[in-house]
Amino acid sequence: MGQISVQRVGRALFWSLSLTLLVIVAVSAMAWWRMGLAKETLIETKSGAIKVETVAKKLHFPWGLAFLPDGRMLVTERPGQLRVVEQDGTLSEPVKGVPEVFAQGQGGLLGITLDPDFTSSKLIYFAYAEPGEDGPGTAVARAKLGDGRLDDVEVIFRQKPKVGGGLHLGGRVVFAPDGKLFVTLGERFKFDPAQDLSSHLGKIVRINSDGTVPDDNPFVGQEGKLPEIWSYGHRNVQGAAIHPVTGKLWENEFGPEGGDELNIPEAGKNYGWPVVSWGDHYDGKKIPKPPTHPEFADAINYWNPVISPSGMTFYTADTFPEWKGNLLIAGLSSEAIVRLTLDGEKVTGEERIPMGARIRDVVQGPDGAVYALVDDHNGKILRLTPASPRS
Ligand SMILES: [Ca+2]
Repeated sequence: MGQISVQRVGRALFWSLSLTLLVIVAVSAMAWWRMGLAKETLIETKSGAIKVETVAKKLHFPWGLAFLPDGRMLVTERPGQLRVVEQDGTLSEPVKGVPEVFAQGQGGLLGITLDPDFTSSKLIYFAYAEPGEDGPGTAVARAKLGDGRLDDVEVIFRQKPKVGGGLHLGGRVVFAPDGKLFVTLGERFKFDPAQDLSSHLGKIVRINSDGTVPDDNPFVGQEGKLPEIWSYGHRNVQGAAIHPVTGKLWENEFGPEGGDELNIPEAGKNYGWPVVSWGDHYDGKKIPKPPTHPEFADAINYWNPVISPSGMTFYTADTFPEWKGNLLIAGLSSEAIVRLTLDGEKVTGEERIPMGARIRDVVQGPDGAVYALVDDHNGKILRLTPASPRS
């Protein structure tokens, strides 16, 4: 009797200890697993701590990000792949049907945007460096987004002329509220063509969504001038966004040694490159400053030293109430999201949100969070939210 009792107690003790151990192992395994997946970090900013989560990784030099209506993301990778990213971060296989790209230097598959009427048309628009006999040129294609493939791919714009070298290809595409498409270009590191209206180098162009030229473009019908041109005298324009209140195009562009710019390009105006700049040539040669040529339109903000600005977006959501109406700029060499406060068309303040990585694009998500692309061979999509809800 006594012996049975001792055996029973022993067995019960053994099982309860085993169960406790099992629970402990399971709970810590789950915690480790969670930590590994979420990889949250906190960054202190002027408006409180923000949480940065890695939404997706293993993207190869991601360049442009556009949200689909169902919350999935379309991401271009500069070497030439287009991927659909699920909300849980799963990357699709490369979408089939993307044209061949010139993937050298700054060239490759670049900016992307959805048709304003995407829900019914399924059309997407993307810029890329198109290979050619004389070198690459920035082109824009539109296509229907199918299941894992593009259909009816049509090139609707080609930069003229194509020239050698893989630098200063611009590459952002944005729709204005009137349905016109702005395409930002660069001067291909060739300088003077930015002032030549018979060339697309160093221009911002404005086209209809089928690639035809709007009748009200500033140089339509003028001898020797390309009708797609909206504004000129630009160096390398990689960032563009439409102001949410005025509907005007804003752009940022790389300066040389110093002098990155923020402009509000207006029809037919000359933005000065390479005649004037707030920076100087890389070899130290001075460039006259913009006030020496008041006939040109000048930047509303410039940076010395440079930030290396790429994609940008106006923040309009409520998730970061204190950022509402601000302009967020993706910074490459600055490894930051540059947040500008504005009063109308004046910049009133700047904060650099240190990201510790080259940021290629910054986009507002449908959830009001800020999404950023890390420019790297193991590129990431980051999601920024307040560390604690703002009151
Ligand atoms: Ca300028």
